[in-house]
Amino acid sequence: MSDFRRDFVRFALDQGVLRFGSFVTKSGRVSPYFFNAGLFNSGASIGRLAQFYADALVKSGVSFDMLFGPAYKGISLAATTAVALAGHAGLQGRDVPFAFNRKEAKDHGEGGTLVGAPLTGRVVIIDDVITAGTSVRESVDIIRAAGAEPAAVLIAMDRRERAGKDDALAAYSAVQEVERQYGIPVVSIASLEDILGLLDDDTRFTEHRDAVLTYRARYGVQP
Ligand code: OMP
Repeated sequence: MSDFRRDFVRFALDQGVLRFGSFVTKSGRVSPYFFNAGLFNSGASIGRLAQFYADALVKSGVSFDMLFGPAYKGISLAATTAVALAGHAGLQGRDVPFAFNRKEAKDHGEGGTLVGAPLTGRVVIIDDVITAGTSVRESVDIIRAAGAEPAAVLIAMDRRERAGKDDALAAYSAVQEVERQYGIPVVSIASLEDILGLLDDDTRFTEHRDAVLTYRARYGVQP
């Protein structure tokens, strides 16, 4: 595992964003861990998060022109990651534009649903986690309607688990579905494998490690 992924999982744990225990996910599964990106909620923590996003994007080698953050959560992610990219050594001072949408169209002032830089060229969609892929679909539609091209989706954590109901599990995860459906890569800062890497290294987590392994055996996708 590359170091920044390991550092990110450790950072998420320290911030209380990554927790172990028993959690019910949106799809009703009882998960032994939960990643709540909304808890990156201070200047220092979202600033550090943005550096991880910037690093993951640059290291992915994806070529891109700008960022798009779907409302609401993607707004602060796009803005802060654009700041982090501006200071990233790998981009040699490139100033990356960003945009986001409003949930409700504004009918006065500048009008419209898009805010920020005009959508153009290869656009990276930035989000926290992909659960069902709904927000990605909306973002892809917005980007294409503007005549731009979706280049990748950048997320913080890939849970790498099969989509669908317990009695009809899909072969693929929502992330893999997005890659297949839109033909674009989903770049994540870290994934379930990196969480397991952390659990492997720390004997305090043996019990959680067993629970996560059991969960992965039941719901995990093939890489
Ligand atoms: P959206 O950004 O609206 O798609 O929300 C993401 C959803 O994923 C939220 O409902 C979260 O509760 C959920 N979620 C996480 O944020 N982290 C996890 O580790 C697991 C889930 C989930 O419920 O699957």
